[in-house]
Amino acid sequence: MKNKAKKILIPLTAAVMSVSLLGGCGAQNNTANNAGNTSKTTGKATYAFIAKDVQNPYMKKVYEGFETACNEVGASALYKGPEAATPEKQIEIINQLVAQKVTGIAIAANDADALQPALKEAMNSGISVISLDSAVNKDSRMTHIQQADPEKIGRGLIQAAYEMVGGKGGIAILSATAQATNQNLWIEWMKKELDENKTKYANTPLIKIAYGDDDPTKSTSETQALLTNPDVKVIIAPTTVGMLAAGKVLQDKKSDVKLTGLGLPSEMAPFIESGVCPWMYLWNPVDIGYLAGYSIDALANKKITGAVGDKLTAGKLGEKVVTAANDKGTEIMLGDPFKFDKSNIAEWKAIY
Ligand code: RAM
Repeated sequence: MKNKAKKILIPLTAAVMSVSLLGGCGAQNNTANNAGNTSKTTGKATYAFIAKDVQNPYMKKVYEGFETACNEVGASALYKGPEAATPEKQIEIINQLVAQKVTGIAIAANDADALQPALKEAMNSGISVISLDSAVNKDSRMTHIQQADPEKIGRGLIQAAYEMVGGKGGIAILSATAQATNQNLWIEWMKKELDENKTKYANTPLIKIAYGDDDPTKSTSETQALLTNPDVKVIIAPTTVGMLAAGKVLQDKKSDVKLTGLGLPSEMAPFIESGVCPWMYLWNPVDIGYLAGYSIDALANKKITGAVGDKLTAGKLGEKVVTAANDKGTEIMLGDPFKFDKSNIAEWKAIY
């Protein structure tokens, strides 16, 4: 993961140029193929993004890209989500969007299974449904937008933690909610990495998994609780909210405990610069939303069905292919995660 990471920082200008050439072509098709769920007055499609929660700055970045894609294809975009990352509120929002007859729903799910009845109802009423960031089960979606290979993320984070403590010192994980599909999948791969290389990791045991619920206050108190165990030498936070909270606690306490995980460069730059977090990973959250916007439009216009092998042109991101996902559903992959460290954080903190 590390080696590839830096290579992928794509020149932004090239990406922006291709956007204007490809944008707009979805707009006419919307009215033709999805007339049932388009505005009677404007003929415009409406695509809604449901965040895990609307407090999370990462989710706002995802929506930025989603909205850009919607503008490019001539659709209206809606930003929805609960105040806290729970499935119950997401169900209410889905039901409202079904009543409102939106054209498509893209959801970052707070539970893989709990949303199934509501999302099935949406699909039965002709609404295109995808998950992104955090998946719903395969029967609740037409496809999933996957940020990066979960195996690379999970294994890469354990390898990073190991390096940061020189092969000696306990690992703790500060996750998001206990039901978050994306974090749970990454944690599964972290455990696999440890289990499959027992000799290498003999002195870097996984001591505890804590859940900060993507809530800054809870993430802070969970970090403080982790630090009461002197065996914890490195914290992995596979969540941007957890990363920021943990970074602040470690910095305030002038702790020697190291931090790595998945953080927003704009939020984590001070902690990378100070050495609290020697390096971390992430993908471009704006691109995730952008890819979701183009994917939902392609589904709504019946250019794709979400089956393996389907291809779509996702604006500036170019051609994307639907592939088989590990849960036996399908997914569209954005790419490899990027590595952020002292050498590149100054450049990236301004971007997302
Ligand atoms: C948090 C959320 C999100 C995750 C990122 C890395 O913002 O939990 O789902 O993808 O972190």
